[in-house]
Amino acid sequence: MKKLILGIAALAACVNVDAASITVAGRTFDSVQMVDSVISGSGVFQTSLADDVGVYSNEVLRVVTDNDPESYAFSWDPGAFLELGFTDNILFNGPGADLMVVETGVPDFFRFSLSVGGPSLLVETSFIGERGATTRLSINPVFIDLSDLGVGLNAAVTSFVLGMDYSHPLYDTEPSLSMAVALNSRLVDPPSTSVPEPASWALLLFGLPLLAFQQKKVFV
Ligand SMILES: [Ca+2]
Ligand SMILES: [Ca+2]
Ligand SMILES: [Ca+2]
Repeated sequence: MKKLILGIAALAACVNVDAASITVAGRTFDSVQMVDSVISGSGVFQTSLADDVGVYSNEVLRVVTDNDPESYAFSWDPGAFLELGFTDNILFNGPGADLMVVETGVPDFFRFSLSVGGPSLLVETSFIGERGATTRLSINPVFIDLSDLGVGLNAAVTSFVLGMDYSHPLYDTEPSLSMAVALNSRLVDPPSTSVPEPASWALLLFGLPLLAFQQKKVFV
């Protein structure tokens, strides 16, 4: 019975999954469209939560997957990069720009690629305004079209790599990643474990009255 109740709760959670909407850089999107995981990387990172943390630290994960453009991570290390993944949604090559990467501080450059060591594009972010009453952090988005890396129309991408070691030629600064959002995004199918099996449905429909009857019988 406890298992069945948990099953029902999981189903309800799937229906209401992450419905928060966020507006950044003039784009309104659902939080499910955000990047979800740090798959791999290199470098020691400085973040808005803690300094000198590793690729797999909670701080790096949090600042790149939260819904907050004011939390960020950067690295001074040559070769620094982050490979980021989507788990509850899929990025695909639709019309126009497919991915928005947001950066803060001096507008900088990322090396964007689809795999570690794969062909890359140097993409430059642009300052569009400030955010935060006290922090007044700059918001510098860059909009990336997967077609520019040869991805076919409607083809899906579940991860990508941001090289974060390109120093700005004028300011000698490195990019500070604050968020990455799939603009062309599809939901992935919910895990099958969250849906009660037919046998469970049968129990739900026919077993509950029986259980109620049995319980009543015990206490009468
Ligand atoms: Ca997501
Ligand atoms: Ca952030
Ligand atoms: Ca596109």
